[in-house]
Amino acid sequence: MTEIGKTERKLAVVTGASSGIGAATAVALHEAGFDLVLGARRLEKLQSLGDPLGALCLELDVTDAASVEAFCSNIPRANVLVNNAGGALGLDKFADSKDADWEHMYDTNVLGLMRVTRGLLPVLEASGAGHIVNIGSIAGREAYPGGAGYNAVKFAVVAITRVLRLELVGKPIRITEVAPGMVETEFSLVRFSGDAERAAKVYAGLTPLSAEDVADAIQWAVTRKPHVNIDEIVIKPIAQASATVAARTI
Ligand code: NDP
Ligand code: 8X3
Repeated sequence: MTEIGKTERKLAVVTGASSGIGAATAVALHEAGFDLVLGARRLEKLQSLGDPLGALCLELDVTDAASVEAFCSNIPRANVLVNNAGGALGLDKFADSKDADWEHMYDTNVLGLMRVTRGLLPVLEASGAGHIVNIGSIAGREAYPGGAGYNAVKFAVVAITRVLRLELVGKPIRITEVAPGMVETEFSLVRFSGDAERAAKVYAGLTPLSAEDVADAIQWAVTRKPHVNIDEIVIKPIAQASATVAARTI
């Protein structure tokens, strides 16, 4: 197992690093010179990405308090925490809302973020130069039909980020929300329960953001001078004007 003892290098923790934005962020932060601790449920997938980066790869289920506690207990130092683990389940009209989908989205995107952040706040502060990056979404800025459950959790991420900004002022911990629009990852496949055809339609006829595009923004935010706090970054493909308005060639 990779050791993450004391070195001069800064250390970044990325949750949900086994695919998509989290995986690309791991690569981008490695390139920026960070040591890495990566977490996700699919350990093999995580290790295939993280081992070549020299990352410490740990199984993590952010919906499970004991898993988060074990994860955090393996992290004696950290400068950056990227709260990326999350996603959507379903695109049901409100009248058809499923309790289990909403509960899972809240547990992952909101409670998971809270658990990991709370667990790592002491080491982030002790680093003297901490930074928390919460991955929100344009779904946290504008409602859309079928989005209520996911909108609710990403609006919550905005609120939590703003509360942290207020509570952490004066401490050496920066706080940033990165809110992407359409990014082609496993996101839609998960949202539509593995329906690849339905997932592909989300990105049809336009060039969506790549996970690397978002990772680039995260890398930029965490490599500013220490006195500079990037509060929010909203990033969309040029072909997407809002959650519901996009220019497609088909
Ligand atoms: P992916 O589905 O590709 O990645 C999601 C990641 O989260 C995976 O690594 C997954 O790993 C991990 N994850 C999911 N549930 C848990 C859990 N309970 N515990 C730990 N890790 C978990 O999607 P994206 O990369 O697109 O999503 C990353 C973030 O970006 C999410 O918060 C999403 O809401 C947000 N986002 C995505 C957008 C998009 O269009 N793609 C746009 C805006 C925001 P594993 O299954 O191995 O646990
Ligand atoms: C993902 C973007 O618009 O599908 O967070 O909700 S959207």
